[in-house]
Amino acid sequence: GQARPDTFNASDYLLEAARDPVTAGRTVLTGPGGDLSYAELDVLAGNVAAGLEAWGLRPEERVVLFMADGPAMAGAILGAMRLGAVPVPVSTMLTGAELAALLNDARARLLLVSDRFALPAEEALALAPGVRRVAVEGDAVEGDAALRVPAGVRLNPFADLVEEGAAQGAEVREPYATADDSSALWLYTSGTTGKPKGAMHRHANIRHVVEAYGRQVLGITPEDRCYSVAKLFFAYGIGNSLFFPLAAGATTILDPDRPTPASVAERLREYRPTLFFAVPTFYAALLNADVPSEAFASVRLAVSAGEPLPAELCRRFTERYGVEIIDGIGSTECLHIFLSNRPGEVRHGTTGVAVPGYELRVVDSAGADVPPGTPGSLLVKGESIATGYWCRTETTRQVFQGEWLRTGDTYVVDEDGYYTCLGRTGDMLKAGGIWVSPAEVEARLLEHPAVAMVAVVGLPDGDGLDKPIACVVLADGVKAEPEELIEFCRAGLAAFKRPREVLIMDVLPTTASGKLRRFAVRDLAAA
Ligand code: 3SK
Repeated sequence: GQARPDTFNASDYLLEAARDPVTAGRTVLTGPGGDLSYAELDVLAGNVAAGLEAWGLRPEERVVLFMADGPAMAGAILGAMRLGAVPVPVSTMLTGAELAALLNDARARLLLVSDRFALPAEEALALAPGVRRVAVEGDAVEGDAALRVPAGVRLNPFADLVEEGAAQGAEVREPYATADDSSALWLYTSGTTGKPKGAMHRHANIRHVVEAYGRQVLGITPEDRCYSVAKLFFAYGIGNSLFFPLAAGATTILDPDRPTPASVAERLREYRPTLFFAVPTFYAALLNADVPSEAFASVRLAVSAGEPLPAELCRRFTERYGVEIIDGIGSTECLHIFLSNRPGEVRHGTTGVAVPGYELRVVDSAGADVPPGTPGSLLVKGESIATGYWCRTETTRQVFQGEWLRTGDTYVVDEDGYYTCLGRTGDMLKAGGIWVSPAEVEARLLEHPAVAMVAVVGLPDGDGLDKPIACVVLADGVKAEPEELIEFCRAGLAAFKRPREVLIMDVLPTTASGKLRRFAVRDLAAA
């Protein structure tokens, strides 16, 4: 292949269309937050880079983004990268305490936040003394609705940051001379061990997912319009809504709102995407909500990831909307999808075959390869694998084994190279495509005075999609209704982690040494 240049900055690579007079005027972003051309996004990213620099952010340092999808969020991601700093987009579903834990873990001094998330941001700032400056996109800067920051923390509108950057002059827009191996992006994941960990991605990883999945599986072209139900703070979303469309000179539809079947149907009608990305739970919700069949008229291909797409759900969707869904699997550690079905060659119920640019192995508990037809743990190798988890050496060594990444999934491969998921190798579960740590939900429930013992397991709902279910033994003489316990979880955890059902039980099955027998709990809950 061609020799790579010594310096490489992913923000420059993604905004190449802005440098070509033929494409610079093309619309890159559209949606309720407004439209931007490639040239305008390039200027915004440059101004954000210069503004962040003026605010004291240096290359390699982290800036946490707690923002709604839209031009400001896209400008913030690209601007931080351009400066050689590291954007850390985090889930906007986090509680204040959860956000504070990530701000502290990332040693972040700057926080960019959208006004709609002012409340949890305010709670977080009280618990994150390292944060010195905050930029708010929108209105929460002055008046009654203003975000209150601790003494000594400076608060400005996001627009000030951009203006301050613009005032620095054109030369600071030059991308910082990062290289392939420089840190470009951190994404937090609960992954296989529960406690959120920052997966550190290089600038080269972004190029790899574009060249592998974006070009060779999606076959994305400048005519495409991407719309992803998964937001930019997810690895899945940032690829779908930013990396793939920008690198192709295409258009991305950024939606600041929390997606519902009705809101998504409305966006489909208004913005007419050609590529649609969602998770199985959302495909099920669309079908259950009776979204009209013409809603998907503009879509050439739909993508599913996050958890296995049940064959029946895939068939029903294609029958109803006339659009093929290609199911794949990726991971935050791998940045995007490494195993996927291909357009026109979908095998329902499987996750397809390896994406070009990745190698896969299925191994037994001793690490030896197993033959086709035998289940084992799935390992993946490829250029987009994170360099590790920030400040988590032990977990890094367990998960990143040389060039191979342990996905934590149990798979079986057939003679044709098609892979089928059999479940999680560990106990972690996914709900709506997002990792949920049973230990975290259990810890929350145990804070309730009525809960004596608890086990959280994943069970398929009516659509065959796993959801967290809590099996609870109540303390002697204390009563609590399942709804009350679910509400208790909602109040202390991000909503997606709450159990969808609480089953009150007399006892939980344990081993002779008192350890919970999770498989037995799952069987009881399913009965
Ligand atoms: O969960 C997945 O399948 C996934 C896909 C793409 C990027 C990131 C993730 C976690």
